[in-house]
Amino acid sequence: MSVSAVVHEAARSFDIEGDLVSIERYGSGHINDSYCAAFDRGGATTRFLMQRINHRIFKQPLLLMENIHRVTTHVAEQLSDDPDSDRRVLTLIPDRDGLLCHVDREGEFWRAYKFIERAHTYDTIQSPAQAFQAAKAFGQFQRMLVTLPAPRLHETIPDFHNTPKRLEAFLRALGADPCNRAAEARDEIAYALEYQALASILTDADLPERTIHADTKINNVLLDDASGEGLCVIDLDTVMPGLSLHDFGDMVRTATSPAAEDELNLSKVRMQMPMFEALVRGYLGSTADFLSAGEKTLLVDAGKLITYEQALRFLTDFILGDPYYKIAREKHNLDRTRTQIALLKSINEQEDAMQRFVDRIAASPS
Ligand code: ADP
Ligand code: GN1
Ligand code: MG
Repeated sequence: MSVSAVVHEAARSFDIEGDLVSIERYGSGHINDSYCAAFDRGGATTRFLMQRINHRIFKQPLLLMENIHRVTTHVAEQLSDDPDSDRRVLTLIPDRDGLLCHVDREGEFWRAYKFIERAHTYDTIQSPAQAFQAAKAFGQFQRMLVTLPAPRLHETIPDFHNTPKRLEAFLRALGADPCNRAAEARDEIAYALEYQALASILTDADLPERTIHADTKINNVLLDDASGEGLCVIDLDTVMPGLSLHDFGDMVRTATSPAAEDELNLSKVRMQMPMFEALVRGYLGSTADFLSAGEKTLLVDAGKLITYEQALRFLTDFILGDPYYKIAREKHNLDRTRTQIALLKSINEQEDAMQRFVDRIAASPS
């Protein structure tokens, strides 16, 4: 059976009335496969976002779906007075058996969400206003999850942001060098080794565990087309216990540079102060009342840590022969490593000014 026939069959397995009229690949994520499916019912078209969960990476898809169901239900409850609430939180569509995800004949796991119309994600940041809106939305998301009832969420990928363990995995990969690729990445490896003390800056800081998103890439928040407002936080596979600063750090990593994550011209990769300032204002505007003083003072370190961690992750994947991230060209993961290192260098150069800004805003957020 061809891939598209499997995909069509999966689309028809959800509890959606009407005729499937089109289905196409969607989005630019590195892990899952996303499709936009349109159904016609009496002349009206309704769209759905359907995803095949990568169970090589998310080894327990049913527990992952349980997390997403709990989180989206809780957020929806918090938003019940909002007239636009169904565009501010993902809504799962069950399959025809009432299950949160559908398992196809090949053993693949599928889920479907209502498609949120009149909103888009951006792979690179366009303006400080967007940075502010994205950070505000991710901050509000963390805020709504402060009241998530027990039990603790499942860790869908154990030790996901355990940077010391990421460093160990990198050192193991380097020691094995199974594809003889280390020689091609000599400078990047030297940089990763030189800065290895960075790996423990947050784990050493005694910060509170919280429920976090854990993948706050700029393209994981939908911005409203009309108002530009941060509308809906998406891509909830990694929502799990972690540090608030992991989320802020990934915003710094993905929303301060104008360059794509795989940009080849490294002179374009730089931490832009206006974007960073907008992130801090947006994030603290939604979180200042529940974050500890320790969390607030470490916002710059968070950006450094997550950028370093991501460099390690891409470099490890390159050395191991690209088993994890989807690649579209040879040495793609090495190119991605290089942008992370370039960004880290740019952050290091501006660290003092960034910290002065954080200290000023944390003292009086308005
Ligand atoms: P990936 O794991 O591949 O990054 P995402 O969950 O981020 O998958 O979805 C991929 C893209 O699909 C997003 O960047 C966004 O543009 C779009 N998208 C995801 N969910 C929805 C939704 N419910 N409504 C509209 N667009 C969506
Ligand atoms: C992956 O799925 P996507 O593209 O949003 C990865 C993130 C990385 C990111 C780097 C589950 O995110 O952790 O930061 O790529 N997701 C997972 O672009 O590993
Ligand atoms: Mg995504």
